Amino acid sequence: MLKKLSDLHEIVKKAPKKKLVLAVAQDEHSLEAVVAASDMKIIDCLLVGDKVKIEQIAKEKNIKLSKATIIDEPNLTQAVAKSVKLVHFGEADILMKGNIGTAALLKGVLNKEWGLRKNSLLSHIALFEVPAYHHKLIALSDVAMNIAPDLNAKVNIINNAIEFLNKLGINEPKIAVIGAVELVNVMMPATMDAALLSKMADRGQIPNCLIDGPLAFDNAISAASARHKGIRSNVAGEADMLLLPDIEAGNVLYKSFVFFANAKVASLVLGASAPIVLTSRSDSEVSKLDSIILAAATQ
Ligand code: COD
Repeated sequence: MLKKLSDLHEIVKKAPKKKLVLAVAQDEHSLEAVVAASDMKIIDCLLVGDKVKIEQIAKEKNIKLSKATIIDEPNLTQAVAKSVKLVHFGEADILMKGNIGTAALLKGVLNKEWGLRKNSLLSHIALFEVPAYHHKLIALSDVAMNIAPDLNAKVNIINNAIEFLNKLGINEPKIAVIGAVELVNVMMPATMDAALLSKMADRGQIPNCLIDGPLAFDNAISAASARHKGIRSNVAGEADMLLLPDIEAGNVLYKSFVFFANAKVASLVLGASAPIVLTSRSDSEVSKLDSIILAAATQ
């Protein structure tokens, strides 16, 4: 069982080297991360973006780009399109977001002609090492792509997550569907979806996982909290993933983990024809490097 993000290093060592394309590459932390991953022989990198700015950042921050290939494209939309097409046409294995907004990159990814659609829904997953959740890694989905998923979208988000967690050796992931309370309340639609998802998993309609919900955050991550409330659950306190009701709840929890709980995180978009490294622009170089390693380990 993976306990730390650094455990991914062992998995990635056995994987063949990948080619990564960094879209809109004029970004200090992203350049540092791809160069570090290249030095670790995990990837070769293509940098698509404003060549003058890329070289200026590299010079100022002493980042060695000698092994990277730069494709000069100062226009942001064109840089996204060129990067996505490189993956679409098989010239790169992993796409990574550089100095561009999430929505702008995802619009390219979803392009019907040359995008990276594979599964019926693409979704974002963030894998955390939280010191306070000491016994294993924990994932959150969806905190960055699907804004207000309906029941069907939640099923697709869960199926993408199961496929991903299986690749990390978690065969029957325990998924807690988060609500504000642990009882079904018709005034809180997230609790209704949670109850439906739990029953769908019980009946094999969502196979290869254990789902329980609604669970409030404390019950999901603490067996003692769940016991205190009289909740009998095989997921409470053991969750491998928390399914969040919407992007706001997800994003707030993501940032709380990082800023208040000293968590490390690696993030990807799942369900596309290739892994997409989609970290926040404020994420550290370490987080970006761990995300590249995660992409290479699960590709
Ligand atoms: N998976 C597969 N197809 C999708 C998805 C998805 N997750 N989302 C939309 N589509 C398809 C639709 O079926 C349709 O065919 C086409 O894409 C366009 O659909 P729209 O008009 O709903 O989508 P867009 O292009 O307006 O928006 C898609 C985004 C992913 C850009 C949008 O959902 C978005 O902005 N998400 C939040 C991104 C963000 O700002 N994150 C920041 C938080 S850190």
